[in-house]
Amino acid sequence: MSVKEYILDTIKKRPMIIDGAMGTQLQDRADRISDAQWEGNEGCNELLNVTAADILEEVYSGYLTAGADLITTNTFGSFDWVLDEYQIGHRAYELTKAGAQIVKKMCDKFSTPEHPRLVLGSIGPGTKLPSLGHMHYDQMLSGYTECALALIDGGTDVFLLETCQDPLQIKAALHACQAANIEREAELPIMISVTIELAGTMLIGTDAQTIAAILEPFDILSLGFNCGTGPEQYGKHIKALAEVWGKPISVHANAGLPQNRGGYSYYPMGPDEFATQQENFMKYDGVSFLGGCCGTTPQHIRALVDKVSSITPKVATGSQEACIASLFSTVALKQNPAPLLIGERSNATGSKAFKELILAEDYEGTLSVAQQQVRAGAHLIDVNVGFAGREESKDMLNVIALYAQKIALPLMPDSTQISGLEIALKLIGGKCILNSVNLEDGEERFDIICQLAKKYGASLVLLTIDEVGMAKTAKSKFEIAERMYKRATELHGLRPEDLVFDLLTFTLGSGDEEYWTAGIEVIDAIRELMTTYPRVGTTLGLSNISFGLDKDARPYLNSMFLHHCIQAGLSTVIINVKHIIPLNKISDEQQEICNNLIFNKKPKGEALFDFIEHFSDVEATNSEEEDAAYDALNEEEKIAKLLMDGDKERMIPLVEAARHNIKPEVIVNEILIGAMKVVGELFGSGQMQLPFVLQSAETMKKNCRPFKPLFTKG
Ligand code: THG
Repeated sequence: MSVKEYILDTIKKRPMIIDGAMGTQLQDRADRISDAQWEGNEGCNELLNVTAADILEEVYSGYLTAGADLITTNTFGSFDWVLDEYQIGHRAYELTKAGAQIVKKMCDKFSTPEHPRLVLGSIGPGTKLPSLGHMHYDQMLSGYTECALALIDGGTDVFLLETCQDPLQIKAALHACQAANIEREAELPIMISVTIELAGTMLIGTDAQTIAAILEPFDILSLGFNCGTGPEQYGKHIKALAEVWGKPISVHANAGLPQNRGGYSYYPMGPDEFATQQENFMKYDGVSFLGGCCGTTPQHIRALVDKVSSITPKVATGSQEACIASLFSTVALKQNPAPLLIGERSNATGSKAFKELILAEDYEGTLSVAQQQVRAGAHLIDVNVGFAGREESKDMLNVIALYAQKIALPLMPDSTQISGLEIALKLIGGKCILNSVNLEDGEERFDIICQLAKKYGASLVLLTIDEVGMAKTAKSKFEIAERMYKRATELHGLRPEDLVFDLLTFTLGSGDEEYWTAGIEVIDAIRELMTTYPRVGTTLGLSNISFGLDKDARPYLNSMFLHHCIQAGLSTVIINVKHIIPLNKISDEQQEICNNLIFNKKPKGEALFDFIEHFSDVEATNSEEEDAAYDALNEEEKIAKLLMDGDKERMIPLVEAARHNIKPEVIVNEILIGAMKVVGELFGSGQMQLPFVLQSAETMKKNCRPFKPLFTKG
């Protein structure tokens, strides 16, 4: 039976117990550690693995006697970049291996056939946060790999990435453990434990649900929490995690919330209360590993063993819909109502303004392009820094590093170069989606990008292009998508939920006969793909459909086309969020003209000429017609209309004036709330997109403010 099988088998019957603190145990024995043993580096606990093994053995002996199953190695900071703070980075391998060997020896001593004890190889976060640019992923990976190899060589059974502060640090450590497993032909399971601070998130800002979304694609034994606060604070985070995480959960908390006493941390919770608090966590699905962190002693672990050993852990049942995530939040890939809006503006090929910022290396300036899209209601930001005549690595590095830190939305790195995608993946702590892969250059390149998505736990956009070329008919779009689907899921183990197909949209604006049915082909292909493979997603670059047409006319065709694609099952769309028009603002006649073009309803491609003619001065006609229609409304109708349009500027003075004729309660409770209801219905039926809803809500908020004094007494 493998270690993993033994563990999974054991936690079906009882929770497994992780030992308690090492640091505070060493502090209690500080007077017995000589200057010679510290070698002039007092505080570098890893040195004790070679200079004071007897003291460590004594601590381990206490935990083993108390009944712990998993004994943690004294290797929390045992990698070059932390040890270098003591100028001994070159001793990382030696100190780590020795640390594992001590635990191995003690576990062997206490193991019986009925109760094996396991070596838990501790890998801490180090002292740097890669998401803040303190250190690059590559350097972390290299230090962690040396550590992971030494842990295996010293006899470790299970890796424990503990006290994690930053998801990007977790990915580097995880990849290091995987690389070490491969190099040693070993299969050590990996446990991950993050620290949630008093504020309710990891140090970098990631909450329990988001870390679960980021780590969901990885093959790990468990996810859980340690350190930071005391067990009292962890209940709500464990509850949140248990709802979304479908694998075992671990908790090894401190002995209470640390207090500062004369510059030292003091942990106030005694063994009984500690054990009672931890026992309480067993009511949550999946909680299967319990233990202690800072301030806990063999007495705490003994009390814990006594309290929980006869309890059967509940099976993990958590799940969450497929999502992508930034460091700070998750976004469901399937929005309800659809679609997920992907902001297109941070694109050096598609935006002159963005390109100029890149050329000037004004990276801070590129941040505002993304922020505008966040405000406009995008769910996800496409980032493409590449354009002809400029090498993109440096730009990708700088832009993604900034976006990953400062933009609260997930990212979609967009590059034609594998190296560009990889640069982005090494900077993004969240769960991103790669744009994109195709079969134009054959399967080898396709495979490399799928492997990247798999390795980093990213979702993937797949374009229907094969060795022959771009798919133009619904049939070939579907066939290429199906071929890619099979290869990505069967060969690379990607989940259908993480695949988003772009069925390629060509313009209806060229008049070229070959493209008269370009709209129909996409719509039909979306419908067939989403019916056959309902778990996948679909996307398209919306503005492609109207390329070459008048800029004021394009939003009408785009919006109408988007509507039909959503009806057919489209789940995401790459757009300028500001440029879509809700259907209730497109007249029946305009809708018909657009539909004739999209569905090729007129002979000889005449629908295009109708479209061009009708929309030739659309802005002017529209505003005249709109003005006349608006003027014909009564005061109440005007207020409702402006709210639905999200028109703050015109609405505030109107409401101010109306207050004298209409009771404020009526304005709010009947007119405004009534109009918001209509907005809600339009949103629910897919006729109004989220940004417009937000705009209306914002207008509602602004207009309720002047009433405040009327409602509050005094
Ligand atoms: N599918 C996938 N990815 C894509 C596309 C796609 N990425 C790039 C592109 N298509 C989507 N992004 C844009 C970005 C900008 C514009 C269109 C699509 C755009 N730009 C203005 C124009 O060309 O008129 C430029 C205006 C300006 O300079 O500001 O419309 O299809 N998977």
